[in-house]
Amino acid sequence: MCAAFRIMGILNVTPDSFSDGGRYLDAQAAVEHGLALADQGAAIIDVGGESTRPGAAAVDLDEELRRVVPVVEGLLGAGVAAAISIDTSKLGVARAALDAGATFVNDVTAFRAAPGMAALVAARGAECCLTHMQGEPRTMQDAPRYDDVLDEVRDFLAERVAFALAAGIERERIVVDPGFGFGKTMEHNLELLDRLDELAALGQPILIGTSRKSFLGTLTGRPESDRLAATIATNVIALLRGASVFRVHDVSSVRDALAVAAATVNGR
Ligand code: PMM
Repeated sequence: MCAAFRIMGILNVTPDSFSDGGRYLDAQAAVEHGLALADQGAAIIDVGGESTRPGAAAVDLDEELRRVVPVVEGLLGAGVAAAISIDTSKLGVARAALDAGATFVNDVTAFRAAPGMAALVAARGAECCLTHMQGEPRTMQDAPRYDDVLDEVRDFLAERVAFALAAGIERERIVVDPGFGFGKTMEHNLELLDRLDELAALGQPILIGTSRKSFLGTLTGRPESDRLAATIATNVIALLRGASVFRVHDVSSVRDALAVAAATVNGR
């Protein structure tokens, strides 16, 4: 196995996101944080203006645009050394971010929410991430259940990859994500992580987003602000199981851990 990886640094510009809630509402502070993530080794900065945490309130189009567009413009205006991803399920937000220079669309609904999203990504030649989610953010953690979580996630992602290809998105621009915490119990998350190598059958790069998520709090008893060690454990395991894109808050520490893990397996 040859492990190469990209880190996607999380830049949530929302008052209610998992861990940096409210702190980066001010666009300039958000830009500075994004530049710091790029300096620490993020190849992609994922800018999000609507929280997808369980139970989070919906944000309207104008508010989401107001949050994210100045940040995308500010990062690119400052010459950020990373690609910009827009974390949105709204067509208008994705279009505005691409207009401002973003090159990656991270729509956690995997193009199921906004008609035209896949065609937009195809027309712009952007990269995209397709994420598995059971249910919708408001209710997805109520009672998730699967017969075989891995089989269902893989079949769903295969169908969404086919949809994206049919819309004209090039295969090499499609990343897939099993969606940790998106309609999953702790046991589902752990099984997905342990069996992540079974997603290799899809033939696409695999992204994982476990950073600071609540199942790590359940396992360790730690608050969101203190889940770095747990986050690193999941990212290293995922790299060993074939993941290549890692969506994290703590870029510097995760980069070091992944560099050691990748060098170890690449040395064989
Ligand atoms: N998780 C969150 C938001 N966006 N995008 C992808 N592709 N995968 C994820 O797991 C994911 C995501 C929620 O976490 P946050 O509030 O800490 O950003």
